[in-house]
This record gives sequence, C-alpha cells and structure tokens, in this order.
Amino acid sequence: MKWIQLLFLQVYFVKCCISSNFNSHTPTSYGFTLDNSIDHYTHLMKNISSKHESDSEYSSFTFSEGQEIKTTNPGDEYDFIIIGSGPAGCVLANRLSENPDWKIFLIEAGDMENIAHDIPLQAAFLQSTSSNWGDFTEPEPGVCKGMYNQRCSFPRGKMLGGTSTINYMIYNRGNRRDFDKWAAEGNYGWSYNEVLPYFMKSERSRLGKFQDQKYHNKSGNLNVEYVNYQTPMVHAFVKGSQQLGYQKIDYNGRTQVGTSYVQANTVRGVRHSAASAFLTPIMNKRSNLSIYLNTLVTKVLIDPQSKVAYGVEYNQGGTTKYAYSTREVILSAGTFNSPQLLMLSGVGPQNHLRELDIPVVQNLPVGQTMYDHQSHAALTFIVNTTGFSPATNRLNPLDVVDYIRGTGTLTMIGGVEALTFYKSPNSEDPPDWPDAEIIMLGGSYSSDEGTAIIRGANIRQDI
Ligand SMILES: *[C@@H]1O[C@H](CO)[C@@H](O)[C@H](O)[C@H]1NC(C)=O
Ligand SMILES: *[C@@H]1O[C@H](CO)[C@@H](O)[C@H](O)[C@H]1NC(C)=O
Ligand SMILES: *[C@@H]1O[C@H](CO)[C@@H](O)[C@H](O)[C@H]1NC(C)=O
Ligand SMILES: CC(=O)N[C@H]1CO[C@H](CO)[C@@H](O)[C@@H]1O
Repeated sequence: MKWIQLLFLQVYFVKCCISSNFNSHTPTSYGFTLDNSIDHYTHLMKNISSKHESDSEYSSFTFSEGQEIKTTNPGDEYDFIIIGSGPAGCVLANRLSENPDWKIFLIEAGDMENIAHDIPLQAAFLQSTSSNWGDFTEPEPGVCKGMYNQRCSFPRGKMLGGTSTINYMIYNRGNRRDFDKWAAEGNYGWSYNEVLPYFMKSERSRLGKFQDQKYHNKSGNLNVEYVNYQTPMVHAFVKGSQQLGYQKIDYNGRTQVGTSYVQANTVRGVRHSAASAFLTPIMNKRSNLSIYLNTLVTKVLIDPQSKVAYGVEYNQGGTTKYAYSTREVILSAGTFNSPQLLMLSGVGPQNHLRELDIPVVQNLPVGQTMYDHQSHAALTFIVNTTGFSPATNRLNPLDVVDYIRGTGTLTMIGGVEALTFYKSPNSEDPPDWPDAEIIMLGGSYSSDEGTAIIRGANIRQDI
C-alpha cells in the first residue's frame, strides 16, 4: 500500500505548502485549506486503491463509496448500537460482532482516515482540520493566557477511530495505582489486575527484547513499536535521565518511574489508529456489523418510566432517522460529546436542562467534572547544528523514500522521542506513583515555522 502513498506524498506536500498561506491566520478558524488538500488526495487515493488490492494485515485504510460502509435497512433493530468510533467504540464493534447472533450498529460523526492521518510526523497539522471537533475552553481569568481569546484548544478526533486518528500516537497505559484508585472509589472492574488482560488482548507488541514480557502480547490487533527514526538528541536525553537516577524501564511494564524511548502505535512507521487496528481487519467481512460515517447522533432514546435506553435519534444528510436496540445503547462519544449527548437526552443537571427546555429523564451531575493533564512546553534547547530537528513543513524526496521503507523523519510521532516519568520533590504519593512526565521532542514550537503546533494549540503569534 505504501507505494501508492509514495506517488502522492510529494504532490501532497507541495500542494499543502503552497495552498496554505500560514502566516497570518485567524487562529480559531477551522477547515482551512489543508482540508481541501486532504479531500483532493483522498479522492485520488480512492481511485487508485480501488484498482489495487491492499495488504491485508497492514493496510491502514479501506475506502468506501458514499457515506455508508455497510448498512442494513435504516431504522432496523440492532442488538447493540455504539455511538462514536473512538478507541472504545472500535474495540467494542470488533469484539461484539464476533458473535454471529448479534447485529451491531456503529455510528460515527466524522469521516474516514486518509494519507494525511497516516503520516506520523504530520500529527500536529491535523488539529487544524475538520478531523478535529475544534473544542475550546471558555475564557477564564488567569487561565490560557498565551492563547488567542484566552481559550485553550481541546483537540478531539472527529473521524472513524476518534482521537487516535489525530493524536501523537504515544502508547501509554495508565499507572497501576490510578486504576486501583478508581476501582476503590466504586468503579468495579477497573482495578489494574482486571484491566491488564484487556490491554494485553489488544496489543501486538513489536518492542523486541527490551520489555517486561509478562506485560506484553504479540498477537493482538493494535501494533506497538519503537519509533524508527531518532535524532541524536534523544540519546542524550535518555542518558541524562539515567544520570539523574532514573532507570531505563518499560513504562508499560512493572514500574513506571523511569525513562524510556517512546512506544508508539504505528505499523512500520504508519499511524495505527483504533480504526485501522480494530475495524479495517473485519471491514466488509462481518455482515452483522453496520457502520455509518458522517452521521451525528442527536439523542439517546430513553423510556422515561423504566429509564432504559432503547435506541437513538440521528441525523444523516439533514434527515432525522431512528434506530432501535434490543440489548444496549453504548455511549462512547468521547469526553465532551458523551456528556453532551446525555444532557440532550434528558440526563443531566435538571436546572440546566430546564433552561434549555430539555425534558428531564434523570437529574444527575453529568458534565460537572473533568480531569486533564496540565502541561507546559518547558525548555527549548537550541542546538548548534543544522538538520537535527525534522521541520514538519519541509520535505525532500529522500524523506518520502524512507517513509515507504518504514523509516525516516516522517515516521516520527509528531516528533515525540522519549519520556521520563518522575516524582517531584513535593510528591507525597508512594514511590512508584509518578506525579509528572517529561516528554522529549526532537523539535520545538518553531521547527514547523508556525504552521502546525502553535496553531493546533491556539498559541498567540506574539508569544
Ligand atoms: C477518479 O476516477 C474517475 C473515473 O475513473 C474520474 O472521473 C475522477 O475525476 C477521478 N477523481 C480524481 C480525484 O482523480
Ligand atoms: C494475546 O492476544 C490474543 C488476541 O487478542 C489473545 O487471544 C491472547 O489471549 C492474548 N494473550 C495474552 C497473554 O494476553
Ligand atoms: C557554534 O558553531 C559556531 C560555528 O561553527 C562556533 O563558532 C561556536 O563556537 C559554536 N557554539 C557552541 C556553543 O558550540
Ligand atoms: C443477526 C445476524 O445478522 N447475524 C449474522 C452475522 O454475521 C454472520 C457472518 O456473516 C452471519 O452468519 C449471521 O447470520
């Protein structure tokens, strides 16, 4: 499949750089010219790929004509309706459709991945396209002061595969203690020992010898590998961390405090999103799995008496339609859209719902709490040698040739190279519970010349 990409990469980058006059943009406007390029090349790729068979294990995209990948009759009954095809929705669609007695309906608001999503180094660009829902925080005093309108961006993928199609592909399971804490708070089934088998079941590790074997699996769907291309700086970073007493570890293994080259969800240097890992291999092979793209669920239908969800209302091409479930409606629409949809369906804080004339099905504090990492682009080191950092908007043909071979700068996951999980001096948690993470990138805010990273993060030009 990669050779097809070869043909168009060059054109793609030339086009992308010509068509995007990146210098003076209103930072909050989404859907700028890159989208047009993506559309254009998607069409070209569709045309070409329809004439060639794809490599079944590794192909990361399957194109479908029109909006539906496969459908039964709209309005049909299904056993399970899954709202949102992020990593959760993709895995569930895959696993539930293993049962031939069940009919599954997966509904996605966005479209399908294409060449632009595949190239790991391009991650930052995707945040300024329609593949991102384009959510921003509301302005708050003292918060997001370096951002336009004092609003931080919250990139969320609107695409088959969800945020795994636009993120930086770092493979990082949570810390054992976090899971155990959630379980202790009453979330049954979420302790580390209970979730680890599922991480294992999903994983196709290509990490080689250096890993805690007990914590990895080689035969799951989701590929995990080291980044093939490394700048000389990353070795200095890992060595430096070791000199400070942080051991080189497998941070998805027994312990997390330490330093490591990053583990990535890529396949031979191509992004491996949840969609390419869990849907592509079964696409068009399971007649009981229907997937709708570009389809927005507007309401979960809930019986006000029994409080049981029995279906969904959705919008497709401007028409309101309904689908009904005999077993479950699964809401996996993401951090923002899941609570929003619950509230639109009458489940939420009743005063707020009444303000909006939404009939209250159940008064609950939906959408009231959110945790996120606080992050800070800390230190930038200027090195005295050119060619150290892969500029994301300048490419030469050799990069493309390397990419085809599964190496070179394009396979870098947005430039992320290594991680150190560490404990700050103030931490009062147990010794194996890090409270901070240092991410080392082979590049800086300026290495893409302002074309992607700062735009995606909504950072002001004058900063
Ligand atoms: C794809 O192929 C069809 C017919 O073969 C052609 O009409 C169309 O213009 C092509 N699209 C692109 C984007 O090349
Ligand atoms: C590895 O993955 C396969 C496929 O998902 C699964 O059947 C198997 O149980 C997994 N092995 C372990 C040790 O988790
Ligand atoms: C950087 O390179 C220049 C030119 O080669 C040299 O004169 C200078 O001493 C170097 N600076 C450092 C800090 O290495
Ligand atoms: C309920 C239903 O439609 N089941 C079908 C799921 O897919 C398998 C394999 O194609 C069929 O055998 C089932 O009839």
